[in-house]
Amino acid sequence: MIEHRLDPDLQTRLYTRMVLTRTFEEKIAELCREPGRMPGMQILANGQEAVAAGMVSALEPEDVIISNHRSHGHLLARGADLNALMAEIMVKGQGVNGGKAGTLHLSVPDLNILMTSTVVGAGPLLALGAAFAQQYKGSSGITVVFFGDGAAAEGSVHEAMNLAGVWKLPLLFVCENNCWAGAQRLEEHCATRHIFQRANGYDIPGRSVDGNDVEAVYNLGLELAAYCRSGKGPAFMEALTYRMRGHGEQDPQDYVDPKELERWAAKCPIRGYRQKLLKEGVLDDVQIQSIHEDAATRVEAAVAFGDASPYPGPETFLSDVFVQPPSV
Ligand SMILES: Cc1ncc(C[n+]2csc(CCOP(=O)(O)OP(=O)(O)O)c2C)c(N)n1
Ligand SMILES: [Mg+2]
Repeated sequence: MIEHRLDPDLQTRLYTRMVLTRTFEEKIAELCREPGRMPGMQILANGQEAVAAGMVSALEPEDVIISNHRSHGHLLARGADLNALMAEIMVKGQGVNGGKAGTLHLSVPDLNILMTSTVVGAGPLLALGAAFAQQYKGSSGITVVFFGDGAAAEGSVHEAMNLAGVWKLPLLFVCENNCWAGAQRLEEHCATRHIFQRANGYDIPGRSVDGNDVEAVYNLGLELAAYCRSGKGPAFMEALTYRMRGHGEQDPQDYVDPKELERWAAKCPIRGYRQKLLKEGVLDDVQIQSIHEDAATRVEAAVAFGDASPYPGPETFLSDVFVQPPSV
């Protein structure tokens, strides 16, 4: 892997993005413990913040993102408005999608986050279409699709890899291998310990990275994005990480060995990076504290914004539902 020495501003940004995501999601987890407070199923990516922050920070504004049910970190790293995101998660009218998407179907078209698909394994096929459009229009953008280790076993993902390989599309597959698919361990649903090697079967370069090391993800993300952008075709990243909470907030995670959780907690991507930045003198304790306080303040403000926002009214039922076909 090409090792770039990251400049301190970028390092600070990576740390800040991870802290914001963790703070945002811990607040959602807290609200879920209040009966009736949060709608639907809340699916969080605690422990996986480095994949989102590292990969998304390596992208250009014209690049398209397709995410999945564990999407908050991807959106926050892209700079999604915190207030509108929280309001959407609360299905409120001032949410990023007017309260019609909720946490599981978020999209932020202005930021080229086309959609999050909760149909496991559907994202790569949608991304195939987005990358085809980019290639067809001669755009310099690429498409990045995030999906899980469970999704990687779906036929749709393999079809997407095959066609992307045939058409040499600018499509970066990012598999977040968090060791679990629902309540199934990796060994129960996946025949290989090296998902990235499957890409080679489609003539796609496949690489793996420590998904808890934000700089390693960033560096590999830059390298693979450049490969896709150069017209050589798709690429595949497997980021090895761990899902620190249950599948969703309703899941007590009682099937997980607490010792395994402890081992992964010791590899927390945020704590590890904080130690590195302190050691390198990039940030000091006061600056770290201020990053955490700022995140907490912004998240509290987002909750207040979401709470104050009304639910979408019946007059909005038919808006944003149909698209006018282009006139010919
Ligand atoms: C086609 C389909 N099958 C099953 C489900 C139910 N489901 C939702 S998430 C999930 C597990 C996905 O695991 P993985 O792809 O590893 O992603 P992770 O949840 O670990 O981020 C399942 C089975 C679904 N949403 N869609
Ligand atoms: Mg998984």
